[in-house]
Amino acid sequence: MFDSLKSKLKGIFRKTPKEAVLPELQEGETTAVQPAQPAPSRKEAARIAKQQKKEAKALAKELPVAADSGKKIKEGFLDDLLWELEVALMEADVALPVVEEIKDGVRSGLVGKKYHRDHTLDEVVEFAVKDAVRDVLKINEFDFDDWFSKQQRPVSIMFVGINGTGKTTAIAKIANRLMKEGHTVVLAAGDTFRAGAIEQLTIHADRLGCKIVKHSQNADPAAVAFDAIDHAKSKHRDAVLIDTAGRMQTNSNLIDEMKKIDRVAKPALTVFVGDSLAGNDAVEQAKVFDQAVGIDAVILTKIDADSKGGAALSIAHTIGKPIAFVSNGQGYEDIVKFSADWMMERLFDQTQSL
Ligand SMILES: Nc1nc2c(ncn2[C@@H]2O[C@H](COP(=O)(O)OP(=O)(O)OP(=O)(O)O)[C@@H](O)[C@H]2O)c(=O)[nH]1
Ligand SMILES: [Mg+2]
Repeated sequence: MFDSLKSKLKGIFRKTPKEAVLPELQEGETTAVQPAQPAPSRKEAARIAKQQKKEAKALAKELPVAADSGKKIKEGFLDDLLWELEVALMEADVALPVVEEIKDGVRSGLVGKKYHRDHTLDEVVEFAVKDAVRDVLKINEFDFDDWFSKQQRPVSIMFVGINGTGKTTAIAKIANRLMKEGHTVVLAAGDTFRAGAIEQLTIHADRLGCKIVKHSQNADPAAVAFDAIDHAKSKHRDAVLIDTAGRMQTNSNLIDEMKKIDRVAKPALTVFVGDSLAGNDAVEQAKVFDQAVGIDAVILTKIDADSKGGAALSIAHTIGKPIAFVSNGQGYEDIVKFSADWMMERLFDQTQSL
């Protein structure tokens, strides 16, 4: 997962040349002649040196960049570093505005800053890149369980996206997750368009042991969603998960149909399901679906097969909606709550953090 981007970023950290650093200056260093001080005894000098080293190490841990004294990074080196970073991020399919934001973050983390002499330049660059990436991931947090616990019953959730991204599989995984927590679930077979879609959801409902509300193929999906919510209300069920047909963002008839389901069902949450392998395309699709029905959160699928990580890094920041879950396989348990920490751990070996 994300192996290609991960190794490219690592390559950047490990390349910093020695000449990238300006000569070291000590804090308060001056050419003025200082009044003579009585020399400390050898024992006292050793004690002071040890104490200073200890303090410097503690400070360096907290503040590797922007220490008051230390080495400074040359501007020319920064240009090279930012160029390499840009190439790595573009190759990983990171959206352009996010590439710029990460570069800006790294630049402001390093330009004109001194860093403590206890750190190598590699470490300082790594620190600045991690900081900038963490900043763009901050918006991505969405605590689904907390949100769900606060909603009026039944909680209806609609899943939208283009063909084959993993909507139906994600519905089965969320149903499984909710049922394990003791909630009751109704599935709404709102994909009345694709042959076999109703049967596919029925198999999941049978395996999971939950209710499914379905009409015949080509029926009005808005009516299916309405009936499922009605059923859940009368039986006091907790959640209604509404499947929808996959549709290209360019197909206006199907986009209008989705708007109708949205108007009738008034879902508490509309989830865009995007295929991480689509990279920047997934980001562009999310924008169109958001304009049509208003996305509240994202599920990013197939990240088990995604070596680039571009969509995971940029989708939430670009559309301003959080990633609720990532799907990392075909089993019911293969779904993970997304967080900035989770992504950071997969992009950077956190064991190597400063
Ligand atoms: N490797 C992997 N495969 C997945 C994941 N999620 C879904 N799939 C597979 O992707 C394929 C499509 O999944 P579906 O859930 O049918 O996708 P959909 O969006 O409902 O598709 P349509 O109904 O045709 O629009 C299936 O073969 C799934 O098993 C995932 O996280 N990882
Ligand atoms: Mg489907």
